[in-house]
Amino acid sequence: MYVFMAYVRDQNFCRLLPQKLHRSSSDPERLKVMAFPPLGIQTLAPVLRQHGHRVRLFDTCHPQMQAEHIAQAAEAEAPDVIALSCLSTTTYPAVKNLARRLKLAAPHLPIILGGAFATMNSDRILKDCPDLDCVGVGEGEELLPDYVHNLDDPASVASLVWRDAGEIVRNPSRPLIRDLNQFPYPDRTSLPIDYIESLPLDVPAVLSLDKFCTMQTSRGCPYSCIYCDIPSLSQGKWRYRSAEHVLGEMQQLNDMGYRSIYLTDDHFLLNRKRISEVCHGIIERQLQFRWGCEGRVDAVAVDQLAIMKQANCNFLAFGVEAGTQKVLDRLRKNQTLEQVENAVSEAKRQGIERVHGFFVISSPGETKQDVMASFRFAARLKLDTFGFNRLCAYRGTPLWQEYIDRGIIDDERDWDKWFKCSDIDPTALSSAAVNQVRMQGYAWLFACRIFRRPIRTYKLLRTFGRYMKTSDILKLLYSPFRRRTLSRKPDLPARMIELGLKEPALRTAAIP
Ligand code: B12
Ligand code: SF4
Repeated sequence: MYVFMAYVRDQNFCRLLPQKLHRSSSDPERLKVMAFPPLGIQTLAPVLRQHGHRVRLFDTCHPQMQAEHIAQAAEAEAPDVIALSCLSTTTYPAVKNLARRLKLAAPHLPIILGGAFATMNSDRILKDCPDLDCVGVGEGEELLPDYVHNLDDPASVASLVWRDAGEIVRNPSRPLIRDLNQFPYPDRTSLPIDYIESLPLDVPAVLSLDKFCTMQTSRGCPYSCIYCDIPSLSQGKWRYRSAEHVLGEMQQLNDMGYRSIYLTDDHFLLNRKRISEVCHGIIERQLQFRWGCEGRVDAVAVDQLAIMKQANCNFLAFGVEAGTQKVLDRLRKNQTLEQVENAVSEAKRQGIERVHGFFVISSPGETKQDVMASFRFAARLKLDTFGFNRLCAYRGTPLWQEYIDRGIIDDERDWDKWFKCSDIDPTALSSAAVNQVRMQGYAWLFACRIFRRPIRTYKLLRTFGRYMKTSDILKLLYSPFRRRTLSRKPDLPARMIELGLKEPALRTAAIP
């Protein structure tokens, strides 16, 4: 069979590399894009090929891989099936648009959608979007080849949600894949795109021009933070590839010239023994790349930071979230401020070059004082970089369920939306209050950074300065103080729209 696979992007998270940064020595045919590679389709393509299928990949970050180009290619090349992949709710409108174009171009071509958002919303998506024929729920490595092999018999494909004479049918589920070592390594060569290591911001914050890619060495997370759908996607389980299998892929990437790798694992720092084996392997094999990962601050693996540093780990991102225990507990983060301080200090003490803290603001029940406490906490920590984003609610998270129970979200009508808590929750700070307190907080934090740690701040700016114009660095520093314009703002819940409300009404609503 001939399969088209298209990764549908959120255009807020990709940007063409500014022309002046293109290296003259590299292949001019390859496009350079500041973005993460589409690891889902890169992972599934070689699996399909192993089953004897021919695959062509598309990534909508490429200006020549937009809906109209993919539709033209579908007409010209007549694939047997098209598999669409997307990560988040924010991309659903683009998915629908692409499916529409494809159906117009090739009405009989079956279209299947997969990925995290599709997994959480399969039945509703099929009800809502007649141009999609089916949704693959969960991991695609077994499901997709099974579906492609049984295009005429969708009823036999476990974990497929499809339409049978207009009726939506949910086939029995297939279990999570046990052995993640059995699959070929992702295909990082078919797409004519070089992905550039960058910050996903609206200024060209390029981190390096080294050959860059992402990699996934484990899946899932056993915790239950209220704003996160990973536990429900992964059934609360953490599964991992063996150190040997991971090192095999790393060796391949090293030999292909990759010099920067980001691990997209939900929680890399979970198993001390495996980290140690991977790091020793990197050192013994003398692999040349730098790498980074994300993890929890209470990870048992904090004592592995020394070996991680030796193995060229230069970036570590912690989910700090808040600077008060009250908010951490409300988010069911299951971590203490002491654990945060300990993990960040330890990472810096061991010499990890860039330690990042993810913070959220406008959590339910959070006051202005709490937000300022988070900024003060961030200033005290030895973090190199930090991000303070507003907490959002996505379907499939405990927070979403809480908003249903509190009568704020109507699951039937709101399922394809995402919300900033500040826009919908009367117990969270309003948008105006968030903007104001965040600016104050950033001003304070920046001042502390410059006066208390001038050398580190200077070094960090110098890192950015390697690839950014001074004016862009200034823009980057100024960006927290101005409003970011997303190409698509979050909607409001149906009930608020009905009532003509632009802000949550009752400041007294009960918190469970
Ligand atoms: C890395 C990452 C990013 C990167 C971008 C990655 C990229 N390529 O563009 C960055 C940091 C930029 C990012 C941004 C955002 N992200 Co993000 N991201 C992730 C993360 C941590 C890992 C993704 C990954 O690499 N997975 C590895 C690959 C192999 O897995 P996969 O793509 O899911 O593919 C597997 C299956 O889904 C399936 N599959 C995939 N495609 C298909 C197709 C078919 C047909 C089939 C059958 C199966 C199938 O098979 C694959 C192999 O098993 C996930 C968490 C997660 N575990 O999914 C969050 C996650 C996807 N992100 C999320 C969110 C919310 C966002 C943002 C909206 C955040 C924000 N507010 O700014 C943006 C929007 C990004 C976008 N849509 O482009 C949420 C989505 C929740 C939701 N319901 O919407 C997740 C689940 C995190 C979370 N904790 O909730 N993200
Ligand atoms: S936020 Fe991180 S620790 Fe919390 S449930 Fe999600 S993946 Fe796990």
